[in-house]
Amino acid sequence: MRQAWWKEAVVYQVYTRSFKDSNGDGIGDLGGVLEKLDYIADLGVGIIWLNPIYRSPNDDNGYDISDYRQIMNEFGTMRLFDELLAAVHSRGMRLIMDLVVNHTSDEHEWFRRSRSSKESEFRDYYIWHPGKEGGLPNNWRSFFEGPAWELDPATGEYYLHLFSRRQPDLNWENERVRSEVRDIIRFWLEKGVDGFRMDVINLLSKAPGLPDGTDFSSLTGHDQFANGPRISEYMRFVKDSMSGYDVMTVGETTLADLETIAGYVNPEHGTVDMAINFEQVSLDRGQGVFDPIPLDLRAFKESFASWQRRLDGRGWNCLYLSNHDQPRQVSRFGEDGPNRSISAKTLATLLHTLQGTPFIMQGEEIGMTNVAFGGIDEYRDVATLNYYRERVAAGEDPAAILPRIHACSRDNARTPVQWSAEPYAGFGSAEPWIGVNPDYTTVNVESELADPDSVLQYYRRLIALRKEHPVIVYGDFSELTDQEIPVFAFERRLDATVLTTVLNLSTTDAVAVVPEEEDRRLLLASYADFEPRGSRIPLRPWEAAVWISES
Ligand code: TEU
Ligand code: CA
Repeated sequence: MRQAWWKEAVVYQVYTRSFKDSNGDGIGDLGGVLEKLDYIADLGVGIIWLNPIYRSPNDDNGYDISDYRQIMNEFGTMRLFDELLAAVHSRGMRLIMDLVVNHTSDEHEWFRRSRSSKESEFRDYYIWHPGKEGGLPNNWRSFFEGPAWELDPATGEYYLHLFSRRQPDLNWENERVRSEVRDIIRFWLEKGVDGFRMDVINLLSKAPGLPDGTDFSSLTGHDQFANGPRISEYMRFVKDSMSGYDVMTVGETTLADLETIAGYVNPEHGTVDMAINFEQVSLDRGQGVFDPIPLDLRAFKESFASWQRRLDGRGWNCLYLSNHDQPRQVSRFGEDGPNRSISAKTLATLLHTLQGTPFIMQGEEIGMTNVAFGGIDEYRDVATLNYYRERVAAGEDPAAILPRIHACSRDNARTPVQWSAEPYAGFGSAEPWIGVNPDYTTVNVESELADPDSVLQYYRRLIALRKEHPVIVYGDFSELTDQEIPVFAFERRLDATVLTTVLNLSTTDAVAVVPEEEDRRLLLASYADFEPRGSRIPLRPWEAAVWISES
Protein backbone atom coordinates (compact mmCIF):
# COMPACT_ATOMS: atom_id res chain seq x y z
CA MET A 1 0.00 0.00 0.00
CA ARG A 2 1.18 3.48 -0.87
CA GLN A 3 2.51 5.40 2.12
CA ALA A 4 1.43 8.96 2.89
CA TRP A 5 1.77 11.35 5.81
CA TRP A 6 -1.98 11.90 5.90
CA LYS A 7 -2.51 8.18 6.41
CA GLU A 8 -0.14 8.07 9.35
CA ALA A 9 -1.44 11.11 11.21
CA VAL A 10 -4.58 11.84 13.20
CA VAL A 11 -6.62 14.95 12.38
CA TYR A 12 -7.80 17.32 15.10
CA GLN A 13 -10.66 19.60 14.14
CA VAL A 14 -10.64 23.13 15.51
CA TYR A 15 -13.90 25.07 15.41
CA THR A 16 -12.25 28.34 16.32
CA ARG A 17 -15.39 30.15 17.46
CA SER A 18 -15.85 27.61 20.27
CA PHE A 19 -12.25 26.69 21.04
CA LYS A 20 -10.72 29.42 23.20
CA ASP A 21 -11.40 33.13 23.57
CA SER A 22 -8.15 35.02 24.07
CA ASN A 23 -9.42 38.60 24.22
CA GLY A 24 -12.55 38.48 26.32
CA ASP A 25 -15.24 39.19 23.72
CA GLY A 26 -16.91 35.83 24.18
CA ILE A 27 -15.82 34.49 20.80
CA GLY A 28 -13.07 31.96 20.27
CA ASP A 29 -10.25 33.26 18.09
CA LEU A 30 -6.90 32.49 16.51
CA GLY A 31 -5.13 33.88 19.58
CA GLY A 32 -6.94 31.19 21.54
CA VAL A 33 -5.79 28.49 19.13
CA LEU A 34 -2.21 29.71 19.52
CA GLU A 35 -2.57 29.72 23.29
CA LYS A 36 -3.68 26.09 23.30
CA LEU A 37 -1.46 24.83 20.51
CA ASP A 38 0.74 22.87 22.87
CA TYR A 39 -2.32 21.16 24.26
CA ILE A 40 -3.17 20.00 20.72
CA ALA A 41 0.42 19.00 19.99
CA ASP A 42 0.59 17.02 23.23
CA LEU A 43 -2.30 14.86 22.06
CA GLY A 44 0.06 13.58 19.39
CA VAL A 45 -2.09 14.57 16.44
CA GLY A 46 -0.33 15.43 13.19
CA ILE A 47 -2.87 17.56 11.38
CA ILE A 48 -5.10 20.43 12.41
CA TRP A 49 -8.22 21.14 10.36
CA LEU A 50 -9.50 24.66 10.86
CA ASN A 51 -13.16 25.23 10.13
CA PRO A 52 -13.57 28.40 8.03
CA ILE A 53 -11.74 31.40 9.45
CA TYR A 54 -12.27 33.71 6.48
CA ARG A 55 -14.09 37.05 6.52
CA SER A 56 -17.76 36.30 7.03
CA PRO A 57 -20.99 37.82 8.35
CA ASN A 58 -21.51 34.49 10.16
CA ASP A 59 -24.96 33.56 9.04
CA ASP A 60 -23.59 29.98 9.08
CA ASN A 61 -20.56 30.47 11.34
CA GLY A 62 -18.05 31.11 8.58
CA TYR A 63 -19.46 28.78 5.92
CA ASP A 64 -20.74 31.98 4.34
CA ILE A 65 -17.57 33.68 3.11
CA SER A 66 -17.48 37.32 2.09
CA ASP A 67 -13.73 37.48 1.41
CA TYR A 68 -11.55 34.42 0.81
CA ARG A 69 -8.32 36.32 1.37
CA GLN A 70 -9.09 37.94 4.72
CA ILE A 71 -9.46 36.59 8.23
CA MET A 72 -12.78 36.94 10.04
CA ASN A 73 -12.66 40.10 12.16
CA GLU A 74 -13.58 38.29 15.38
CA PHE A 75 -10.84 35.70 14.84
CA GLY A 76 -7.87 38.02 14.34
CA THR A 77 -5.61 39.22 11.57
CA MET A 78 -3.72 37.69 8.69
CA ARG A 79 -0.52 38.34 10.61
CA LEU A 80 -1.86 36.23 13.45
CA PHE A 81 -2.81 33.51 11.01
CA ASP A 82 0.72 33.48 9.60
CA GLU A 83 2.07 33.23 13.11
CA LEU A 84 -0.23 30.33 13.85
CA LEU A 85 0.75 28.47 10.70
CA ALA A 86 4.43 28.86 11.55
CA ALA A 87 3.78 27.71 15.11
CA VAL A 88 1.91 24.62 13.86
CA HIS A 89 4.79 23.76 11.54
CA SER A 90 7.44 24.33 14.17
CA ARG A 91 5.70 21.71 16.32
CA GLY A 92 5.90 19.21 13.49
CA MET A 93 2.20 19.40 12.68
CA ARG A 94 0.37 20.36 9.52
CA LEU A 95 -2.61 22.61 8.97
CA ILE A 96 -5.47 22.22 6.54
CA MET A 97 -8.07 24.84 5.70
CA ASP A 98 -11.75 24.53 4.97
CA LEU A 99 -12.42 25.34 1.33
CA VAL A 100 -16.03 26.46 0.84
CA VAL A 101 -16.59 27.01 -2.86
CA ASN A 102 -20.06 25.66 -3.54
CA HIS A 103 -21.41 28.98 -2.33
CA THR A 104 -20.33 32.33 -0.90
CA SER A 105 -21.93 34.79 1.49
CA ASP A 106 -24.54 37.16 0.03
CA GLU A 107 -22.15 39.86 1.25
CA HIS A 108 -19.35 38.70 -1.04
CA GLU A 109 -18.43 41.39 -3.55
CA TRP A 110 -19.23 38.96 -6.40
CA PHE A 111 -22.78 38.50 -5.19
CA ARG A 112 -23.38 42.15 -4.46
CA ARG A 113 -22.44 42.94 -8.03
CA SER A 114 -24.21 39.88 -9.43
CA ARG A 115 -27.54 40.80 -7.90
CA SER A 116 -27.25 44.47 -8.89
CA SER A 117 -28.32 43.96 -12.50
CA LYS A 118 -28.88 41.30 -15.15
CA GLU A 119 -26.16 42.99 -17.18
CA SER A 120 -23.51 42.84 -14.47
CA GLU A 121 -20.32 41.06 -15.52
CA PHE A 122 -20.74 39.07 -12.29
CA ARG A 123 -24.31 37.99 -13.06
CA ASP A 124 -23.21 34.51 -14.18
CA TYR A 125 -21.09 33.93 -11.10
CA TYR A 126 -24.29 32.67 -9.49
CA ILE A 127 -27.29 30.64 -10.56
CA TRP A 128 -30.15 32.94 -11.51
CA HIS A 129 -33.48 31.89 -12.94
CA PRO A 130 -36.80 33.58 -13.70
CA GLY A 131 -39.87 32.16 -11.98
CA LYS A 132 -41.80 29.40 -13.69
CA GLU A 133 -45.52 30.03 -14.16
CA GLY A 134 -45.42 32.62 -11.45
CA GLY A 135 -43.68 30.25 -9.00
CA LEU A 136 -40.29 28.87 -8.12
CA PRO A 137 -37.91 27.75 -10.89
CA ASN A 138 -38.02 24.13 -9.66
CA ASN A 139 -38.84 21.97 -6.65
CA TRP A 140 -35.38 21.76 -5.07
CA ARG A 141 -35.27 22.13 -1.30
CA SER A 142 -32.59 23.74 0.82
CA PHE A 143 -30.58 21.71 3.35
CA PHE A 144 -31.70 24.30 5.88
CA GLU A 145 -35.48 24.02 5.29
CA GLY A 146 -37.70 25.64 2.69
CA PRO A 147 -37.16 26.06 -1.04
CA ALA A 148 -33.63 26.37 -2.43
CA TRP A 149 -34.65 29.53 -4.31
CA GLU A 150 -34.95 33.11 -3.19
CA LEU A 151 -36.60 35.85 -5.20
CA ASP A 152 -34.35 38.89 -5.44
CA PRO A 153 -36.39 42.08 -5.86
CA ALA A 154 -33.65 44.08 -7.62
CA THR A 155 -33.99 42.07 -10.84
CA GLY A 156 -37.10 40.01 -10.21
CA GLU A 157 -35.24 36.72 -10.63
CA TYR A 158 -34.55 33.87 -8.24
CA TYR A 159 -31.11 32.73 -7.12
CA LEU A 160 -30.23 29.23 -5.98
CA HIS A 161 -29.11 28.56 -2.42
CA LEU A 162 -28.76 24.93 -1.35
CA PHE A 163 -28.01 26.17 2.18
CA SER A 164 -29.25 29.36 3.84
CA ARG A 165 -30.63 32.20 1.75
CA ARG A 166 -27.51 34.10 2.68
CA GLN A 167 -25.36 31.42 0.96
CA PRO A 168 -25.98 31.77 -2.79
CA ASP A 169 -24.57 28.89 -4.87
CA LEU A 170 -21.74 29.69 -7.26
CA ASN A 171 -22.18 28.84 -10.92
CA TRP A 172 -19.42 26.35 -11.69
CA GLU A 173 -20.40 26.26 -15.34
CA ASN A 174 -18.80 29.69 -15.53
CA GLU A 175 -15.13 29.35 -16.38
CA ARG A 176 -14.37 32.62 -14.55
CA VAL A 177 -15.73 31.18 -11.31
CA ARG A 178 -13.43 28.20 -11.67
CA SER A 179 -10.40 30.34 -12.26
CA GLU A 180 -11.27 32.51 -9.23
CA VAL A 181 -11.32 29.34 -7.14
CA ARG A 182 -7.98 28.25 -8.53
CA ASP A 183 -6.50 31.61 -7.53
CA ILE A 184 -7.89 31.31 -4.02
CA ILE A 185 -6.39 27.83 -3.67
CA ARG A 186 -3.01 29.05 -4.90
CA PHE A 187 -3.14 32.01 -2.51
CA TRP A 188 -3.41 29.69 0.51
CA LEU A 189 -0.97 27.11 -0.81
CA GLU A 190 1.61 29.82 -1.31
CA LYS A 191 1.18 30.71 2.34
CA GLY A 192 2.15 27.16 3.14
CA VAL A 193 -1.06 25.46 4.22
CA ASP A 194 -0.96 21.70 3.88
CA GLY A 195 -4.26 20.95 2.24
CA PHE A 196 -7.99 21.39 2.34
CA ARG A 197 -11.16 19.93 3.72
CA MET A 198 -13.51 20.74 0.91
CA ASP A 199 -17.04 21.65 1.88
CA VAL A 200 -19.86 19.83 0.04
CA ILE A 201 -17.50 19.33 -2.87
CA ASN A 202 -19.81 16.89 -4.66
CA LEU A 203 -22.59 19.48 -4.99
CA LEU A 204 -20.73 21.72 -7.44
CA SER A 205 -22.35 20.39 -10.61
CA LYS A 206 -26.07 20.99 -11.02
CA ALA A 207 -28.06 19.19 -13.71
CA PRO A 208 -28.29 21.27 -16.91
CA GLY A 209 -31.58 23.05 -17.25
CA LEU A 210 -32.16 22.73 -13.50
CA PRO A 211 -35.00 20.20 -13.80
CA ASP A 212 -37.31 19.20 -10.97
CA GLY A 213 -35.89 16.48 -8.78
CA THR A 214 -37.40 13.41 -7.22
CA ASP A 215 -39.43 14.04 -4.10
CA PHE A 216 -37.27 12.48 -1.41
CA SER A 217 -38.54 12.49 2.14
CA SER A 218 -35.41 14.25 3.32
CA LEU A 219 -34.23 16.49 0.52
CA THR A 220 -36.15 16.98 -2.69
CA GLY A 221 -34.01 17.52 -5.74
CA HIS A 222 -30.76 16.02 -4.60
CA ASP A 223 -30.72 13.66 -7.58
CA GLN A 224 -30.28 16.83 -9.66
CA PHE A 225 -27.54 18.54 -7.68
CA ALA A 226 -25.49 15.88 -5.88
CA ASN A 227 -22.78 14.06 -7.86
CA GLY A 228 -23.94 15.91 -10.99
CA PRO A 229 -22.87 15.38 -14.61
CA ARG A 230 -19.71 17.53 -14.51
CA ILE A 231 -18.68 16.72 -10.95
CA SER A 232 -15.57 14.71 -11.86
CA GLU A 233 -14.36 17.48 -14.12
CA TYR A 234 -14.83 20.13 -11.43
CA MET A 235 -13.23 18.03 -8.73
CA ARG A 236 -10.32 17.31 -11.03
CA PHE A 237 -10.00 21.02 -11.67
CA VAL A 238 -9.74 21.61 -7.92
CA LYS A 239 -7.16 18.85 -7.59
CA ASP A 240 -5.13 20.17 -10.53
CA SER A 241 -5.16 23.64 -8.97
CA MET A 242 -3.01 22.15 -6.21
CA SER A 243 -0.45 20.52 -8.48
CA GLY A 244 3.14 21.01 -7.37
CA TYR A 245 2.21 20.97 -3.68
CA ASP A 246 2.39 18.05 -1.26
CA VAL A 247 -1.11 18.46 0.11
CA MET A 248 -3.86 16.41 1.61
CA THR A 249 -7.45 16.73 0.42
CA VAL A 250 -10.58 15.52 2.10
CA GLY A 251 -13.85 16.08 0.34
CA GLU A 252 -17.03 16.42 2.29
CA THR A 253 -19.40 14.33 0.20
CA THR A 254 -22.98 14.40 1.33
CA LEU A 255 -25.64 12.34 -0.45
CA ALA A 256 -23.05 9.97 -1.87
CA ASP A 257 -22.99 6.21 -1.37
CA LEU A 258 -20.02 3.88 -1.02
CA GLU A 259 -19.63 3.20 -4.73
CA THR A 260 -19.75 6.90 -5.61
CA ILE A 261 -17.21 7.75 -2.95
CA ALA A 262 -15.00 4.82 -3.95
CA GLY A 263 -14.74 6.58 -7.31
CA TYR A 264 -13.85 9.94 -5.75
CA VAL A 265 -11.07 8.48 -3.61
CA ASN A 266 -9.66 5.95 -6.06
CA PRO A 267 -5.85 6.29 -5.86
CA GLU A 268 -5.45 6.09 -9.65
CA HIS A 269 -8.30 8.07 -11.17
CA GLY A 270 -9.93 9.69 -8.15
CA THR A 271 -9.75 13.36 -7.25
CA VAL A 272 -9.52 13.49 -3.44
CA ASP A 273 -7.39 11.61 -0.93
CA MET A 274 -10.37 10.79 1.24
CA ALA A 275 -14.00 11.71 1.69
CA ILE A 276 -16.26 12.40 4.63
CA ASN A 277 -19.14 9.99 4.17
CA PHE A 278 -22.52 10.30 5.90
CA GLU A 279 -23.54 6.66 6.07
CA GLN A 280 -22.67 5.84 9.66
CA VAL A 281 -24.05 9.12 11.01
CA SER A 282 -27.33 8.64 9.13
CA LEU A 283 -28.21 5.22 10.53
CA ASP A 284 -29.96 6.69 13.56
CA ARG A 285 -31.90 9.25 11.55
CA GLY A 286 -35.28 8.78 9.89
CA GLN A 287 -36.69 11.52 7.67
CA GLY A 288 -33.96 14.11 7.76
CA VAL A 289 -31.38 15.19 10.31
CA PHE A 290 -33.87 16.17 13.04
CA ASP A 291 -35.59 12.80 13.19
CA PRO A 292 -33.74 10.56 15.64
CA ILE A 293 -34.49 6.83 15.46
CA PRO A 294 -32.87 3.99 17.43
CA LEU A 295 -29.52 2.82 16.12
CA ASP A 296 -29.45 -0.66 14.61
CA LEU A 297 -26.09 -1.92 15.89
CA ARG A 298 -25.92 -4.66 13.31
CA ALA A 299 -26.22 -2.07 10.53
CA PHE A 300 -23.69 0.16 12.28
CA LYS A 301 -21.06 -2.60 12.34
CA GLU A 302 -21.87 -3.68 8.81
CA SER A 303 -21.53 -0.13 7.56
CA PHE A 304 -18.04 0.27 8.99
CA ALA A 305 -17.04 -3.19 7.76
CA SER A 306 -18.29 -2.64 4.23
CA TRP A 307 -16.44 0.67 3.88
CA GLN A 308 -13.31 -1.03 5.20
CA ARG A 309 -13.56 -3.90 2.73
CA ARG A 310 -14.41 -1.76 -0.28
CA LEU A 311 -11.65 0.80 0.21
CA ASP A 312 -8.90 -1.55 1.43
CA GLY A 313 -6.07 -0.93 -1.05
CA ARG A 314 -8.50 0.99 -3.29
CA GLY A 315 -8.98 4.22 -1.41
CA TRP A 316 -8.77 5.53 2.11
CA ASN A 317 -11.33 5.97 4.86
CA CYS A 318 -12.05 9.09 6.79
CA LEU A 319 -12.98 7.82 10.27
CA TYR A 320 -15.31 9.95 12.36
CA LEU A 321 -18.50 9.90 14.37
CA SER A 322 -18.67 13.57 15.20
CA ASN A 323 -17.83 16.97 13.86
CA HIS A 324 -19.27 20.50 14.04
CA ASP A 325 -22.44 19.34 12.23
CA GLN A 326 -23.11 16.27 14.35
CA PRO A 327 -24.20 15.78 17.94
CA ARG A 328 -21.52 14.61 20.37
CA GLN A 329 -20.59 11.00 19.67
CA VAL A 330 -20.53 9.85 23.28
CA SER A 331 -24.12 11.02 23.86
CA ARG A 332 -25.25 9.58 20.56
CA PHE A 333 -23.45 6.26 20.07
CA GLY A 334 -22.20 5.82 23.63
CA GLU A 335 -23.77 6.94 26.88
CA ASP A 336 -24.00 9.99 29.08
CA GLY A 337 -24.02 9.37 32.82
CA PRO A 338 -21.93 6.77 34.63
CA ASN A 339 -20.77 5.06 31.41
CA ARG A 340 -19.72 8.28 29.71
CA SER A 341 -16.02 7.83 30.14
CA ILE A 342 -15.88 4.11 29.35
CA SER A 343 -18.11 4.41 26.27
CA ALA A 344 -16.09 7.38 25.00
CA LYS A 345 -12.98 5.20 25.15
CA THR A 346 -14.65 2.37 23.29
CA LEU A 347 -15.84 4.63 20.47
CA ALA A 348 -12.35 6.07 20.24
CA THR A 349 -10.89 2.55 20.02
CA LEU A 350 -13.23 1.80 17.15
CA LEU A 351 -12.26 4.88 15.16
CA HIS A 352 -8.54 4.69 15.86
CA THR A 353 -7.98 1.02 15.03
CA LEU A 354 -9.89 0.75 11.77
CA GLN A 355 -8.10 1.44 8.49
CA GLY A 356 -8.20 5.14 7.60
CA THR A 357 -7.43 8.53 9.09
CA PRO A 358 -9.23 9.26 12.38
CA PHE A 359 -10.74 12.72 12.84
CA ILE A 360 -11.21 14.12 16.34
CA MET A 361 -13.72 16.93 16.88
CA GLN A 362 -12.45 19.35 19.53
CA GLY A 363 -13.76 18.30 22.95
CA GLU A 364 -14.32 14.70 21.84
CA GLU A 365 -11.02 13.80 23.46
CA ILE A 366 -12.40 14.73 26.88
CA GLY A 367 -15.74 13.07 26.23
CA MET A 368 -17.80 16.24 25.86
CA THR A 369 -21.54 15.56 25.72
CA ASN A 370 -24.67 16.94 24.10
CA VAL A 371 -26.27 19.97 25.67
CA ALA A 372 -30.02 20.44 26.20
CA PHE A 373 -30.72 24.15 26.23
CA GLY A 374 -33.99 25.13 27.93
CA GLY A 375 -35.36 27.22 25.08
CA ILE A 376 -34.91 27.89 21.39
CA ASP A 377 -33.50 31.36 22.15
CA GLU A 378 -30.34 29.69 23.45
CA TYR A 379 -29.66 28.00 20.10
CA ARG A 380 -27.50 29.72 17.51
CA ASP A 381 -27.25 27.37 14.53
CA VAL A 382 -29.10 28.59 11.43
CA ALA A 383 -30.18 25.05 10.51
CA THR A 384 -31.65 24.51 13.98
CA LEU A 385 -33.42 27.86 14.05
CA ASN A 386 -34.88 27.37 10.56
CA TYR A 387 -36.08 23.90 11.48
CA TYR A 388 -37.79 25.18 14.61
CA ARG A 389 -39.46 28.02 12.74
CA GLU A 390 -40.60 25.70 9.97
CA ARG A 391 -42.15 23.21 12.42
CA VAL A 392 -43.89 25.93 14.41
CA ALA A 393 -45.27 27.40 11.18
CA ALA A 394 -46.52 23.93 10.28
CA GLY A 395 -48.53 23.98 13.50
CA GLU A 396 -46.41 21.74 15.70
CA ASP A 397 -46.33 22.22 19.46
CA PRO A 398 -42.98 23.86 20.39
CA ALA A 399 -42.65 21.57 23.40
CA ALA A 400 -42.63 18.58 21.05
CA ILE A 401 -39.95 20.07 18.79
CA LEU A 402 -37.37 20.83 21.46
CA PRO A 403 -36.48 17.21 22.35
CA ARG A 404 -35.56 16.55 18.71
CA ILE A 405 -33.38 19.64 18.76
CA HIS A 406 -31.75 18.44 21.97
CA ALA A 407 -30.84 15.17 20.29
CA CYS A 408 -29.92 16.44 16.85
CA SER A 409 -28.88 20.09 16.81
CA ARG A 410 -25.48 20.96 15.41
CA ASP A 411 -25.06 23.26 18.42
CA ASN A 412 -24.44 20.14 20.52
CA ALA A 413 -20.94 20.14 19.08
CA ARG A 414 -20.48 23.90 19.19
CA THR A 415 -20.65 24.71 22.88
CA PRO A 416 -17.34 26.10 24.22
CA VAL A 417 -14.52 23.68 24.88
CA GLN A 418 -14.43 22.97 28.59
CA TRP A 419 -10.95 23.81 29.76
CA SER A 420 -11.55 23.90 33.51
CA ALA A 421 -14.18 24.16 36.25
CA GLU A 422 -13.74 27.92 36.37
CA PRO A 423 -16.48 30.31 35.19
CA TYR A 424 -17.39 29.84 31.53
CA ALA A 425 -15.42 26.58 31.70
CA GLY A 426 -12.20 28.55 31.33
CA PHE A 427 -13.17 29.38 27.74
CA GLY A 428 -12.62 33.09 28.30
CA SER A 429 -13.35 35.96 30.63
CA ALA A 430 -16.69 37.01 29.10
CA GLU A 431 -19.98 35.28 28.55
CA PRO A 432 -19.53 33.11 25.44
CA TRP A 433 -21.55 33.53 22.25
CA ILE A 434 -23.26 30.23 22.98
CA GLY A 435 -23.96 28.67 26.37
CA VAL A 436 -21.47 26.40 28.11
CA ASN A 437 -22.62 22.84 28.73
CA PRO A 438 -23.47 22.73 32.47
CA ASP A 439 -21.50 19.50 32.90
CA TYR A 440 -18.25 21.53 32.61
CA THR A 441 -17.70 21.36 36.35
CA THR A 442 -16.91 17.65 36.01
CA VAL A 443 -16.07 17.27 32.31
CA ASN A 444 -13.08 19.48 31.56
CA VAL A 445 -9.51 19.38 30.33
CA GLU A 446 -7.99 20.20 33.69
CA SER A 447 -9.61 17.27 35.46
CA GLU A 448 -8.90 14.94 32.54
CA LEU A 449 -5.22 15.88 32.66
CA ALA A 450 -5.09 15.10 36.38
CA ASP A 451 -6.72 11.68 36.03
CA PRO A 452 -4.46 8.92 34.64
CA ASP A 453 -7.53 6.88 33.71
CA SER A 454 -9.31 9.68 31.82
CA VAL A 455 -10.70 9.75 28.31
CA LEU A 456 -8.02 12.26 27.40
CA GLN A 457 -5.15 10.02 28.53
CA TYR A 458 -6.74 7.17 26.63
CA TYR A 459 -6.81 9.23 23.42
CA ARG A 460 -3.15 10.07 23.89
CA ARG A 461 -2.26 6.41 24.19
CA LEU A 462 -4.33 5.47 21.17
CA ILE A 463 -2.66 8.16 19.08
CA ALA A 464 0.78 7.13 20.30
CA LEU A 465 0.10 3.50 19.36
CA ARG A 466 -0.51 4.56 15.78
CA LYS A 467 3.08 5.79 15.60
CA GLU A 468 4.54 2.67 17.20
CA HIS A 469 2.66 0.08 15.15
CA PRO A 470 2.53 0.43 11.37
CA VAL A 471 -0.13 -2.29 11.32
CA ILE A 472 -2.60 0.26 12.70
CA VAL A 473 -2.03 2.45 9.66
CA TYR A 474 -1.24 0.03 6.87
CA GLY A 475 -2.64 -3.31 8.00
CA ASP A 476 -5.47 -4.78 5.96
CA PHE A 477 -8.88 -5.36 7.50
CA SER A 478 -10.91 -8.45 8.18
CA GLU A 479 -13.94 -8.66 10.37
CA LEU A 480 -14.23 -11.46 12.89
CA THR A 481 -17.79 -12.32 12.00
CA ASP A 482 -20.47 -14.30 13.83
CA GLN A 483 -20.34 -12.27 17.00
CA GLU A 484 -23.19 -11.33 19.31
CA ILE A 485 -24.88 -8.16 18.13
CA PRO A 486 -23.14 -5.67 20.45
CA VAL A 487 -19.71 -7.11 19.73
CA PHE A 488 -17.60 -5.72 16.91
CA ALA A 489 -14.31 -7.55 16.42
CA PHE A 490 -11.78 -7.29 13.65
CA GLU A 491 -8.20 -8.00 12.71
CA ARG A 492 -5.67 -5.86 10.93
CA ARG A 493 -2.76 -7.66 9.33
CA LEU A 494 0.61 -6.42 8.08
CA ASP A 495 3.15 -9.09 7.16
CA ALA A 496 3.49 -11.27 10.27
CA THR A 497 1.80 -8.81 12.60
CA VAL A 498 -1.83 -9.17 13.57
CA LEU A 499 -3.68 -6.48 15.48
CA THR A 500 -6.96 -7.53 17.04
CA THR A 501 -9.69 -5.20 18.27
CA VAL A 502 -12.71 -6.35 20.25
CA LEU A 503 -15.44 -3.94 21.24
CA ASN A 504 -18.61 -4.24 23.24
CA LEU A 505 -20.75 -1.45 21.84
CA SER A 506 -23.42 -1.75 24.51
CA THR A 507 -24.23 -1.60 28.15
CA THR A 508 -24.91 -5.32 28.53
CA ASP A 509 -22.34 -8.06 29.05
CA ALA A 510 -21.31 -9.98 25.94
CA VAL A 511 -18.77 -12.51 24.71
CA ALA A 512 -16.33 -11.99 21.85
CA VAL A 513 -15.13 -15.01 19.90
CA VAL A 514 -11.59 -14.69 18.55
CA PRO A 515 -8.99 -17.04 17.05
CA GLU A 516 -6.53 -18.75 19.38
CA GLU A 517 -3.16 -17.01 19.42
CA GLU A 518 -0.13 -17.76 21.55
CA ASP A 519 1.65 -14.52 22.03
CA ARG A 520 -0.92 -11.81 22.57
CA ARG A 521 0.45 -8.55 23.80
CA LEU A 522 -2.19 -6.20 25.13
CA LEU A 523 -1.79 -2.66 23.78
CA LEU A 524 -4.76 -0.92 25.30
CA ALA A 525 -8.06 -1.67 27.00
CA SER A 526 -10.90 0.45 28.28
CA TYR A 527 -10.88 -1.44 31.60
CA ALA A 528 -7.47 -1.50 33.25
CA ASP A 529 -7.68 -5.15 34.38
CA PHE A 530 -8.49 -6.71 31.00
CA GLU A 531 -6.60 -9.90 30.11
CA PRO A 532 -6.62 -11.18 26.57
CA ARG A 533 -6.90 -14.94 27.20
CA GLY A 534 -8.61 -17.75 25.35
CA SER A 535 -10.92 -17.67 22.39
CA ARG A 536 -14.14 -16.74 24.16
CA ILE A 537 -13.59 -13.40 25.78
CA PRO A 538 -16.19 -12.05 28.19
CA LEU A 539 -16.73 -8.32 27.74
CA ARG A 540 -18.20 -6.00 30.33
CA PRO A 541 -20.35 -2.99 29.32
CA TRP A 542 -18.41 -0.91 26.78
CA GLU A 543 -15.31 -3.03 27.19
CA ALA A 544 -12.77 -2.50 24.42
CA ALA A 545 -9.37 -4.09 23.94
CA VAL A 546 -6.62 -4.03 21.36
CA TRP A 547 -3.79 -6.54 21.25
CA ILE A 548 -1.07 -7.52 18.89
CA SER A 549 0.58 -10.80 18.01
CA GLU A 550 3.57 -11.61 15.87
CA SER A 551 3.29 -15.08 14.36
O1 TEU B 1 -22.20 20.67 5.63
C1 TEU B 1 -22.93 20.12 4.55
C2 TEU B 1 -23.98 19.22 4.96
O2 TEU B 1 -24.26 18.27 4.26
C3 TEU B 1 -24.69 19.58 6.21
O3 TEU B 1 -25.59 20.57 5.89
C4 TEU B 1 -25.38 18.46 6.81
O4 TEU B 1 -26.40 17.97 5.98
C5 TEU B 1 -26.00 18.93 8.08
O5 TEU B 1 -25.11 19.77 8.74
C6 TEU B 1 -26.29 17.78 8.97
O6 TEU B 1 -26.82 18.31 10.15
C7 TEU B 1 -21.23 21.60 5.32
C8 TEU B 1 -20.62 22.17 6.59
O7 TEU B 1 -19.97 21.17 7.29
C9 TEU B 1 -21.71 22.83 7.37
O8 TEU B 1 -21.25 23.30 8.61
C10 TEU B 1 -22.23 23.98 6.55
O9 TEU B 1 -23.33 24.57 7.19
C11 TEU B 1 -22.66 23.53 5.16
O10 TEU B 1 -21.72 22.67 4.53
C12 TEU B 1 -22.81 24.73 4.24
O11 TEU B 1 -21.54 25.27 3.98
CA1 CA C 1 -12.25 36.54 21.14
